[in-house]
Amino acid sequence: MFKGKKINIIGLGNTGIAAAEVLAPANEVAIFDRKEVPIPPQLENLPLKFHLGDPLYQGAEEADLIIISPGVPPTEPFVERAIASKVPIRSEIEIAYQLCPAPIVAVTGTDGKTTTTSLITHILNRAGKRAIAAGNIGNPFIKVVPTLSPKDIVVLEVSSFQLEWIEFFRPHIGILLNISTDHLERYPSLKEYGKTKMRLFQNQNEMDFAILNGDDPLVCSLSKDLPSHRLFFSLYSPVEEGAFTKGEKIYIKIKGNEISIPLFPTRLEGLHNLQNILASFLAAFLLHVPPDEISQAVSTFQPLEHRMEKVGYINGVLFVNDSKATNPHAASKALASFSSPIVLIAGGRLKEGADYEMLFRRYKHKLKATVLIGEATPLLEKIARKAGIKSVYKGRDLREAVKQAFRLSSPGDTVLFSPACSSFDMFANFEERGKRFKEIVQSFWEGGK
Ligand code: UMA
Repeated sequence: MFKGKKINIIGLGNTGIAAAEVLAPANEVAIFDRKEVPIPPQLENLPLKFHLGDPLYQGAEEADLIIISPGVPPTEPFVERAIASKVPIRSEIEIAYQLCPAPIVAVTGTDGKTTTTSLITHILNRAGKRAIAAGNIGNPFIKVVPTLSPKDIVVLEVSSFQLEWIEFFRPHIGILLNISTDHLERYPSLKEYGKTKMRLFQNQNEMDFAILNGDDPLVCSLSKDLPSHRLFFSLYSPVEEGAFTKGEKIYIKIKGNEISIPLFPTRLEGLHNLQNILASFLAAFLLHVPPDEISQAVSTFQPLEHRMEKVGYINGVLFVNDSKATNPHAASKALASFSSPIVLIAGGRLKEGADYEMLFRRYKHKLKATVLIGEATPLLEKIARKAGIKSVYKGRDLREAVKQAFRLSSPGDTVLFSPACSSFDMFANFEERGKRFKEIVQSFWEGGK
């Protein structure tokens, strides 16, 4: 399918490296990157051309196909040049889809994608199926394609960026967890961002399934005319078809059949996680995993690093690492999940268009104090004070902020590191930020208060 073609890959990150490894042996591949990034060792012996350190990507449109990395915005001038020259631009998930022999369960949404992708993979694997988690989770789809057979199942975390340049990409089961304000640096409005997410379903047919959040008004309004079989999940009211909770039970209703399952213990805390569980339950059920096996698998699932991860107690104070919360919506879910007085550590690089006022207004009754870090500090301080939070402090770096938060807390309190901002002003990514937080907490544990 991809043989003897002139392929230009834009971006030499995880996506570009993986695409080059798979496509270089049979095609004429060149890689473009605006930065002078080092060539990774796994590409050194492949027949590749590199155009690095050129922010104009000159010559990028001279190809049979352009594969664009998710982080490269569609406003780059080479995109216009390629469209004018009728050179197709595709995302890596589209190319991987065309090469993939296995069925796909694709998960998108603003929050909860990684947890849900991991949970579904865990349930399927425990049920004896061979499921592989890939995609935005950090494991490029195209990288796993050569290892797949038709008997496997790919559980794919998909971002809106990856959906921008699909053509035929068609998951058998598509899941949309929620849509809230994020990535407004890239999209003109929340609706446009939501519409990009809906592309997940555009190539499905009536044999495929769309699993949708029935409690999310934007998801409901955007999903009225889908070509696939729609199933909803809800925490608050029974759905026509799908999954919902009532009392101490989960109900599954599909094609006129209804079953109920008693709620089971899980380490996935918070209502948002119950939504992730309902969506995962439906996906596994559609793939013929018996309900009692699904419940058992959910009970054994370990929450992921950096997502409401309980780091430990020091002098009766609980420390929680929620570094993955890179927008106020995700942070508000963490704040909703803890009931004790909370000392919140937030800040970093602001997310354009995000509603920080809502965050402080809605949870001020739970906030004993807020400690701010990073570029966002001056603006967040203003917003927090306006919302009526009196105890607002600043940390010059993360260590100082954690120290401050520890000093402000008493036994029974929670120190919650849920930044509501991206990490890029101080760290390489949210993982590095979360690891640093844990190291600092660990050092306090070793040294006492
Ligand atoms: N680059 C350019 N021009 C640009 C932007 C970037 O040349 O305009 C270059 C950079 O210099 C760098 C490379 O492109 O060398 C990086 O490419 P990338 O930003 O697309 O990142 P990848 O390493 O390929 O990782 C991408 C996803 N990154 C983004 O969407 C920004 C990863 O998701 C994903 O795990 C990976 O593909 C595998 O599928 C990360 C993410 O933050 C975790 N995702 C966003 C989110 O979850 O909110 C969408």
